[in-house]
Amino acid sequence: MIPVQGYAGRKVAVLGLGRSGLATARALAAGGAEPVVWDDSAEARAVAEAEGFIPTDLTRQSAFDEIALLVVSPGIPHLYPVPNKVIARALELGVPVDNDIGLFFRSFATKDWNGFDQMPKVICVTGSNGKSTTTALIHHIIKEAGRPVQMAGNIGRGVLDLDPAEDGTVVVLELSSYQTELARALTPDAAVFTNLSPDHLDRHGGMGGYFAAKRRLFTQGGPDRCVIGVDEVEGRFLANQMSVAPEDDRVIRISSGTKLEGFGWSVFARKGFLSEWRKGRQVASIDLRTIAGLPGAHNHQNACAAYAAARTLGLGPRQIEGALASFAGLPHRSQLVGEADGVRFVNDSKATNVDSAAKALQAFGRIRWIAGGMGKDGGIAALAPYLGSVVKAYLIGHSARDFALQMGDTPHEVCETMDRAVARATDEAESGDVVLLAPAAASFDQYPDFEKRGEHFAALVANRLAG
Ligand code: UMA
Ligand code: ADP
Repeated sequence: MIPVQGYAGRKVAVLGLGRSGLATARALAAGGAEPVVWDDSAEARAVAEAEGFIPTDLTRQSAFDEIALLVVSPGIPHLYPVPNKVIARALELGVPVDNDIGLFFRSFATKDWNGFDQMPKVICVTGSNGKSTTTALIHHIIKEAGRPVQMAGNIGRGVLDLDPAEDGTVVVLELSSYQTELARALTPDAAVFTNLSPDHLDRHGGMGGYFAAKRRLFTQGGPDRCVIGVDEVEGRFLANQMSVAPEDDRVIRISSGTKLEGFGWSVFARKGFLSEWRKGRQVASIDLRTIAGLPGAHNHQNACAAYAAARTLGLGPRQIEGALASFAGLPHRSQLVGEADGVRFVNDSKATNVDSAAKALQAFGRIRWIAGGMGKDGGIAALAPYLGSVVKAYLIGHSARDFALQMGDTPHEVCETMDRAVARATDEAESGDVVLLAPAAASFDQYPDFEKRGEHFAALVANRLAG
């Protein structure tokens, strides 16, 4: 745990008692503050109580008396579509609002660091897609290089739950737009922006707000190195803003598909090969085509970003190449969960938005596509160009009927539940087909999270294959 510095003897309110909130409450207490905790769910409050925290109803009129700071969990709206009422109250009263990420950056460095030979470093990864894969890949590369490394953030572990740094520790943090928008301190040594496509627009008041939230990771603290995917205009804009000239090697431009030779520093993948260019010269080339854990052009983008981040730490190209080859991939991202009679079953439950689902639809030939859940703005209209490989769609969840209206001529069936969708797709599949869960929607209508959705899919598949 990272004890929170700067609030000893003061009351700090914590709203939300999930993974980030509970870790925050513990870290505040460890730093000598008095956490005043609340969660709108009685179930979550009971979990905190079992740990010895006594919930205080922050919705009461006098709740903010003597409160120095309100720390908020990322899943709780602080601005759009409307702020949670506790946050709205703090804003009215002028009580500062922060999150665990802001507290982490205030608290990570300690006096112990004076005795270290190698300063600890923090690498943060943001973007619409590929954050978890890139974060896990950077973590894997650094681990293989033998340096102490830890990983946390949006990848499932609250940042204040990390262990204090040892000599030379590298911390890799995955940060969502919810987290970067609110953090009052954001000072990574290197920051990575993978790509941008519409997501979470309700929480950011549209695309401009969403991009602005992510951009804070670069503009707030001024990282020493910026690794920026430039395949969209927003990435090109950000890279432009962060550099003084094309040859400025503080920015490492990344692309999956485009040659980037005229810059101070760039890493790009084309036709399955990663190239690193520095000051007009190619300095490395790596064949990505045979790396089983990183299939498809989208994963080659992740490989470029992770490679560049590792280079900022001074690791050599050959060292990184070996680590890329041994990366196993992450569950719920293009994960093969079963195969029988020539039919493959692929779990890409993490494809919660249209862009990631499009990548999955491009990765396979004859697809029986299980999609739906809590759809995002615009539904699946943008997937029309990729439906050619879909033999039939099996639609589930809240958005099933809306998605059905957007399927055009592609055969489809409204199945409502995962059980029915897996049963129907399995019954109808022929040798050579891929039964693909790539929902293009969030899971919250039917599951607590995308992991549970993917696990349910995998369990149903295992059941069918066993029977
Ligand atoms: N809550 C309230 N009032 C509300 C809404 C929620 O009290 O109005 C309470 C809930 O009852 C619950 C708690 O807040 O007890 C949940 O907080 P949370 O949703 O922020 O969840 P955590 O468990 O703290 O997990 C968060 C991230 N969740 C979200 O951003 C939604 C996790 O990312 C992250 O791994 C974790 O912190 C540790 O840093 C998950 C995620 O879904 C993977 N992220 C989104 C995504 O990837 O698309 C952004
Ligand atoms: P994030 O943490 O940003 O959601 P993940 O690595 O968990 O990213 O991948 C989320 C989804 O996006 C998965 O469906 C995955 O197959 C797909 N994906 C992974 N990397 C990329 C990328 N660079 N561009 C687009 N889609 C990607």
